[in-house]
Amino acid sequence: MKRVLSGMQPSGKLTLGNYIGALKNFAELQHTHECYFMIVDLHAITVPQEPAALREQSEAVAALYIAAGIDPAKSTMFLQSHVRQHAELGWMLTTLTYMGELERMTQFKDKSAGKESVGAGLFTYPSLMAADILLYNADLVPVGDDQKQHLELTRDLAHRFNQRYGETFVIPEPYIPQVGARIMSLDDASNKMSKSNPNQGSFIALLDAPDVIRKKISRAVTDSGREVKYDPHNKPEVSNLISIYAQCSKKPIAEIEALYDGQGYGPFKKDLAEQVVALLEPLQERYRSIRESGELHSALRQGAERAAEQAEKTLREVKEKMGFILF
Ligand code: AQP
Repeated sequence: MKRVLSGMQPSGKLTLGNYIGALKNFAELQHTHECYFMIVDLHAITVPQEPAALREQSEAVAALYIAAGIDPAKSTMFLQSHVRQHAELGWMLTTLTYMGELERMTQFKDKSAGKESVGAGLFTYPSLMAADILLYNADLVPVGDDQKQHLELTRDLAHRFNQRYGETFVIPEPYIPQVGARIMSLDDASNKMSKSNPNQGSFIALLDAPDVIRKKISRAVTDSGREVKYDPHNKPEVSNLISIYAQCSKKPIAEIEALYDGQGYGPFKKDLAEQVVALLEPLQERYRSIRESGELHSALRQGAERAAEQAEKTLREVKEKMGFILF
């Protein structure tokens, strides 16, 4: 059985972009793959986090994982900081990473743009992400399109290590959904929808109340036309909304275009909001019952123990090959 690994940062409230680009596939993959799902809290601190918020967000992501269908008895679900091998292998891979490779990362450019001081962790975090994946010898990594570049680096680092020290790591393949691979921001379709965007109106959080969702969609930026047409080049805002509609309703894009032919944006946006609400309401209900059950911590503890067992095996092999003294 092939092994799948993916993770999300508890750097804010998970968004519809996170769901469509990644989370939605997690539950399905469990039936056909051996799955590892992380909450990457060590990545979240590459930008400043308020401690109480980080704790709350980490629990919220874990509960949303389960609400989205991840079964912690079936999949290994854990917090990255609970498995210390991540930080250790992360450091080793940082020493194998070239500055030029990190400088090319568009996510670093986006996140550091306009900032006076930027933490070094934000720059080196792709090497830690490589460690997350390679520790478990994952074959497949379900990610949104925005993470493709980081996965490419992971593959390069795995090759580099294997060449230098002998065959060790599996070279992972990306698993990127065709439609909805990148959901864009509601206020600016040139940026992806992001949970850490300070403008709450730019994203739909998975836990937004139905009325908040309706309001955010009604205020979503469109264009001065009135044609509901999928044309990402000339109509990026409307195309993004159609993409969300298609993902929520499972309707083909052509059918959505035909449905709103000649009607303008009003009815389209109204129905889109209801599609999103219908998708998220059951998820939110499950989320609430998981939080209330008080079983989250024991699930995370068990997940961390299972993950650490596998991670330690890989780390020992790496240390031995690199020339560290093992006891
Ligand atoms: N807008 C998006 N469209 C499609 N997929 C997306 N993903 C993120 N945003 C979109 C996918 O969600 C997974 C988890 O991402 P992450 O938490 O590791 O961080 P990120 O990619 O940096 O996502 P955010 O929401 O933009 O977080 P912040 O604002 O903290 O940086 C990944 O698989 C990603 O591809």
